Amino acid sequence: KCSRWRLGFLIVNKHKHNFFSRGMASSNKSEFLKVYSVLKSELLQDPSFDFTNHSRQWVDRMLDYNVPGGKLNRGLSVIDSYKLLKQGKEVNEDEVFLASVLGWCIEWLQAYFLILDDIMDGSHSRRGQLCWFRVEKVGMIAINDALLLRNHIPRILKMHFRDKQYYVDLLDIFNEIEFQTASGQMIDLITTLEGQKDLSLYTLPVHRRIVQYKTAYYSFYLPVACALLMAGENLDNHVEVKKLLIEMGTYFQVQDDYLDCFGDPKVIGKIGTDIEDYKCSWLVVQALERANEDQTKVLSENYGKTDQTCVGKVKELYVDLGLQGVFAEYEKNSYEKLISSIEGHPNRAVQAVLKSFLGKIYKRQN
Ligand code: DMA
Ligand code: MG
Ligand code: MG
Ligand code: MG
Repeated sequence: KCSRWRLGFLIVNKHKHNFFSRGMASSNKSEFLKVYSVLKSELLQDPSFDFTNHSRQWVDRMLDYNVPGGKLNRGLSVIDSYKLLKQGKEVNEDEVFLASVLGWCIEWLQAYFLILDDIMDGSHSRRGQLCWFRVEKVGMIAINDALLLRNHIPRILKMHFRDKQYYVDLLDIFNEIEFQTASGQMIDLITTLEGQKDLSLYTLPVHRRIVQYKTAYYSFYLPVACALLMAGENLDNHVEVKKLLIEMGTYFQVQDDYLDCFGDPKVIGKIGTDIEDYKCSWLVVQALERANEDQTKVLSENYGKTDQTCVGKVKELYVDLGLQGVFAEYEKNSYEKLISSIEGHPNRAVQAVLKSFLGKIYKRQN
């Protein structure tokens, strides 16, 4: 399946190409990581569970392996967004700490979904290391670890926010967005079953619905929603911002689909599996729209096979159909559309938040 040397190569180059510092307001990653240590030690002392040294060590290692190793874009954007929303007014240390805690809750949510996503997608690597379930002696314990990560979120929120008047709203937004993400994963998975019977079911509207739910809500709307709640805002007054963030998240997942095939595994930290998995990826949708009869036949004969010659034929077809150019065009158009929607927004501070988000992901390589 995945040759060993490819994976070895990947691990050596871990984190060489992170560029989370792009964008306007950019929070300090090392300060943010200090908050991770605080949260971890609180969780490892949680009085609701009688930890033994053995169980504490397991959770400690599991957290370090799965939670802090990504780009941390989602977590850091809570702090950036909060600072931008407070434009002009002073943001004290406690507020930065609380925004960081919320940022980490999103990173925890992401770690939980990624562990399960990698099992379901049969992936090999993530963030430049083996997927957690592939680590020796972990295996399907990873499923329970994911559940633990999910349960850490309300523990963290209770520890730091129970006295805030927006506590209920925080719990509610995390629950709602988790539901939307899990539903997105569900339609990602069941669409694949249908597609295996009839590839022509893979269309842009189907793809769009999947990626909005599985990625956009938690990756783009959730960080801003957290910052808005902390700033005392009512989320019902920000439906336009939400719409824009969902558009941005859609663009982000199209990039993910593109990088799955055309990205450099050393830079993206993972080896793509979309072709092997028969996924309703943006690339296959674009290919189906452009393929002639013979090319459609090549697709239906080679898509969804683990055999690397089949995968190679699909990639070759993508190149022949000029999908790299199609993507470059899509990327440029999305950027322009997003910028003009952002500039149509009445609030300057909100504009700054949205532009800093877009700046971080435009033409990303990882
Ligand atoms: C993943 O979509 C979505 C969630 C909610 C984890 P994906 O399988 O394309 O992600 P990746 O390419 O990172 O495995
Ligand atoms: Mg995946
Ligand atoms: Mg997936
Ligand atoms: Mg992907």
